Amino acid sequence: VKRTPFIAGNWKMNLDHLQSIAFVQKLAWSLADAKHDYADAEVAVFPPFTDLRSVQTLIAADSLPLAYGAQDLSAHDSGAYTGEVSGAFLAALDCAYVIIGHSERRTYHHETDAIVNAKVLAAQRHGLVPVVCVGETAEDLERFGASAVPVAQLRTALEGVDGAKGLVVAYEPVWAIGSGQAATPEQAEKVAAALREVIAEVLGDDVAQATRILYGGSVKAANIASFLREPNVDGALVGGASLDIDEFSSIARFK
Ligand code: G2H
Repeated sequence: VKRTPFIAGNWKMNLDHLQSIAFVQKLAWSLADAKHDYADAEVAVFPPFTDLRSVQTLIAADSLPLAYGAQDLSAHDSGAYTGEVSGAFLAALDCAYVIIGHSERRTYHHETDAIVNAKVLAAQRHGLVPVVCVGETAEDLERFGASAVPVAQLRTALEGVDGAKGLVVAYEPVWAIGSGQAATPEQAEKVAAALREVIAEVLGDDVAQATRILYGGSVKAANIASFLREPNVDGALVGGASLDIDEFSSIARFK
């Protein structure tokens, strides 16, 4: 099975409105200038909720070949949930993807594996492809080794999931996030292979082979190619380095 590499820019709460819009336009130009073949890597950006409408409008108006999604969604479809944004609203903004269970949400917003699972199901109910984030802390790594925690997180996240609707998995070791200290490609491969086995167990081998597994944590232009050379790593979820056009554009053209 050919899995199209996926390069995803998680902007977190960084770019303001004007910066977000300018970024999308300039990124598309940069990749067009470089004759980027989107069959070599799908490129997606994940702006804050408040910029999704503008990103949608710009991408549609100029037929830009970029994908986009949200950084989170509500586990609920509608109702009295002040401050929440439902999958239905994201689908109405033509989001293709939604990041779920990023470690910052697990840490600062106390998202449990059960909440992550509920959000994955919510995404699928609304036709959004979840980008399910898993990863171990430095302490987990010390105590349980690299794979145990992400494997357990993914197993719970996948309960009740419809494999036919598609998903993306992102392995982000917490100790590598924003630290400048990326995992080694060998470490990423080892966990990605274990995660693919979980997908095979839960959703079957065809889904496992079709599912893209990303590495995330201090990815930059200088190290992206080494991750993509690993057989089970199919792309990257990029934070800090996704905020610079040249850097992110180079990451997308990792070949
Ligand atoms: C991990 C990653 C993007 P960074 O959170 O999701 O961020 O590349 O800054 O480590």
